[in-house]
Amino acid sequence: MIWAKEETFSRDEIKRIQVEKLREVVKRVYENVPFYRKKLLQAGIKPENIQSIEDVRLLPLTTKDDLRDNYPYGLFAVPMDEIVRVHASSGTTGKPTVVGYTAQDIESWTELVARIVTCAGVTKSDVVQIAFGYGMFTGAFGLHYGVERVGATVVPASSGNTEKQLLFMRDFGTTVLVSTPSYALYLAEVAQKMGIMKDLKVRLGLFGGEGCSEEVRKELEKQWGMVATDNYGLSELIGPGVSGECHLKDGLHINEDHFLVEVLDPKTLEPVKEGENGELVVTTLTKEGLPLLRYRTRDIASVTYEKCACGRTTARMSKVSGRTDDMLIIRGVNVFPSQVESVLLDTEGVTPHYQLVVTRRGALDNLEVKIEVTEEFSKSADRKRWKSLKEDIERKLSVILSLKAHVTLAAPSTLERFQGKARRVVDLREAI
Ligand code: DLL
Repeated sequence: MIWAKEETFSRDEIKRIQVEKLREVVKRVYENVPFYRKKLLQAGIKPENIQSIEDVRLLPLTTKDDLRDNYPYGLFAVPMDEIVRVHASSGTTGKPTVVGYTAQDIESWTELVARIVTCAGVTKSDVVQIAFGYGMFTGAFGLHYGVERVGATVVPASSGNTEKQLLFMRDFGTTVLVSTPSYALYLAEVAQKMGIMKDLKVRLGLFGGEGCSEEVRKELEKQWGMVATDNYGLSELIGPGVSGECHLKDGLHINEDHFLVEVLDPKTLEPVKEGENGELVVTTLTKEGLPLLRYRTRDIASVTYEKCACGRTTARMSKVSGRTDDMLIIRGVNVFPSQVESVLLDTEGVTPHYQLVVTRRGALDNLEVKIEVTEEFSKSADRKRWKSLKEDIERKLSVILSLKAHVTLAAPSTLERFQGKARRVVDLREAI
């Protein structure tokens, strides 16, 4: 089922709507946000200069630092009287970024999430357990309202309380799980240990908030016996609801009548060719509380405008392959955690639980990859097999990374588990 007619508009119609809304949002920020007024004046741009989609390139870019510099409410485009909700994204460093919603923003958000959950296959007959943390994070509330709009039953379990969460899942007949992929892996592990996996009826997973590689997807589908779908968003833009996969799992459908997405080379800031990877830069077309022009997401993906076999005509983005600020530079070589993950999950005998530890001795960086072996491997393998597994992974890593990494095989259930977004990289170079 397709939730909204906008998902099947012709490309010409989508473009027409985008230009119209782009002009409106530029006018809105020019009139109401001093930060943008100044930037637009400096660039010599007036709202009436925006005549086509390509004219988006005349507009200034916005970064996370701009939001931090204007902490907490400096970029809001409406008086606080009209803001009905705030959320904040914690980030790992510095001040949080605060985002504000008008009543109309909450309504749009609800509709957009209703679209993406319907796109993934949720219907009103489903029982949907939301295992994102309820609070300042946009994940739980965003999904909550959209799932309710579809008419499904929401179980607002929040994250944590893992055993109780699984008992709810069994007793309430949960059919859809909403969480980060890392928490879903952990939930599966605990369900196996509790011996209740066979009693669970979860048929569909809606995963987001962090990357979910094809390897992790396969693992989740195997462990849960479910269809695992990916959905994407960020608090600065709205939260979840920016894009999501349909059952064909061939790219995430972007809600283009609300978000204008560009894919730029992060260095030159020039657009890349259709289908090529670059940084997603997004303009919010309808937000009232916190409209953003050309927000640099730091997320790397590609976009295609080909119609999907599901019938939707909206552009699709690839899975996010990493973040520009995720990239580690180790001995001058660019390393993305997702590259390491693809090797690990392609190897028999190891689990998806891993950690990258980077240290520096003298002038030399050292990458250690800690990875947990499976129970089965740990019980059956002799010392020779441990050694050959370690060497096998080191060999594969050196091919994919062009760099020597040291692999440490850890016993089952010894590495940290995550109830929200995973933290896989520990970079100790600064600290040493
Ligand atoms: O994570 C919003 C969200 C919640 C989306 C739940 C989907 C489901 P933030 O906390 O602001 O918002 O983090 C945004 O998380 O820039 C990406 O780097 C990453 N991210 C979110 N979804 C995905 C995904 C929410 N499906 C940041 N794949 C973004 C890869 C994702 N990365």
